[in-house]
Parts: sequence; structure tokens; C-alpha cells
Amino acid sequence: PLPKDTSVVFVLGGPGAGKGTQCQNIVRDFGFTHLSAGDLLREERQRKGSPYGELINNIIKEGQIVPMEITIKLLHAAMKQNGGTKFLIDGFPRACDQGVKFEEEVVPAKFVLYYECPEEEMLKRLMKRGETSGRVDDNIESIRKRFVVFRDTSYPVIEMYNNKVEKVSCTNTVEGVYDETKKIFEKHFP
Ligand code: UP5
Ligand code: MG
Repeated sequence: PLPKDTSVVFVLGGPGAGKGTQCQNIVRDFGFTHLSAGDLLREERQRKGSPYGELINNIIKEGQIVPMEITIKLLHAAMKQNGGTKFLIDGFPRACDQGVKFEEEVVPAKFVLYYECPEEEMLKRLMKRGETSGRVDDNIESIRKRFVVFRDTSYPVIEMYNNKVEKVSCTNTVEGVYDETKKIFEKHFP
């Protein structure tokens, strides 16, 4: 079981909005542990002996969503193993039922940080990152699919959490976006 005072913040936003980038700054200033669901899935995909390697790879390439049992198991295990009490859960939940299940089985989220970004900006960032990232989903075909899944399945999560959502616009510089982010964390974790 997790410590009683465990705090979780869901960090959401479309593909390439800047979730991972901002999480690094929050970790530095507010002592959180950053757990990217996508990173955990990519790690699991590479792990020798993982029964899910191929499944995860295919789903990620198609921009689809990995079954939540797998993702929640990886997140929960990483939280227990880390031993800390403050977690940024980046890129999860990607569908409403995933949020419900995680909050039931693991811990309720304190709030939801939503990075809002227009698709054309996310597209530009991902195409640029794709020149060097080596990610199987940083190509135009996969990116288009990721956008559709975000719009249809993941955006409703933001609507579901409604009054628990802190929205930050991402069309600024990394520093500008972080200024806004920082204010939110200072409010919730004084
Ligand atoms: N950049 C960042 N901020 C910038 C700024 N303000 N101005 C200019 N440039 C900026 O940033 C993306 C790029 O933009 C970087 O090059 C950065 O320098 C630049 P990053 O911080 O990496 O954005 P992020 O939002 O983290 O983008 P990411 O691609 O990681 O988001 P996704 O949500 O698409 O990817 P994730 O790794 O979370 O998931 C990948 C796949 O895994 C999913 O598509 C899905 O198939 C699967 N998945 C699940 O199935 N379930 C899950 O729970 C999670 C993932
Ligand atoms: Mg990321």
C-alpha cells in the first residue's frame, strides 16, 4: 500500500504539448517524482521477457491506447518502488474509465494539470523532435492518429474532471509556460 499522504497530479495535454518538458521543471522546484506513462510503456516494451512488448509497440505506432490494466500496473509498481509521496502522472489517464479505475485502485488525484495547445503547434514540435527522437510514433501518419485519439477519447477526461482542472496555455516559450505552471503548484503546495 502507498503512504497515506501520497499526492498525485495528472499531467495531461495533447501529443507534443510539452508535458514531459514542464514536468522536469516541476520536479526540480517542487520535489515531485515524474512518472510518464508513455515512458513506462516504452520501457516495458524493451524489457526482456515482457509478455506485452509487441502489443505495446503496435499500439503506440498506431497512436492507440494500451489496455489500462497494463498501464495502471506499471504506474502503481513504479510508485511503490519509488517510495516517495508526490507524483506527477504524465500522459495518463487517456480515457475516462482509466481515470476512474486509477483513482479507485491507487489514489485519487489532487488536481489535473492540462496543457492546452493547438494541433498545428503540436505537429510542428513533434515533427522537429522526430528528426532525432527515434520514437516510432513521431512521424506524420502516427501523429495524425494520435491527434484523433486525443480529440475523441482523451480530451473527454479533461471535461470529466472539470472543476479539478488547472489549464495552462502552451503556446508560449518553455519558460513562459513554466511561469504559469509554477503559480499553480505554489497555490496547491504552499
Ligand atoms: N517543446 C516543449 N515545450 C515547448 C515550448 N513551450 N515551445 C517550443 N517547443 C517546446 O515536448 C515535445 C517537443 O516540443 C519537444 O521536442 C520539446 O522540446 C518541445 P514534450 O515535453 O516531449 O511533450 P509531451 O507532451 O510530453 O509529448 P509526448 O509526445 O510525450 O506526448 P504523448 O502524450 O503523445 O506521448 P506519451 O509518451 O505520453 O504516449 C505515447 C503513446 O503511448 C500514446 O500515443 C499511446 O499509444 C501510449 N500510451 C498509452 O497507451 N497509455 C498511456 O497511459 C500513456 C501512453
Ligand atoms: Mg512526454
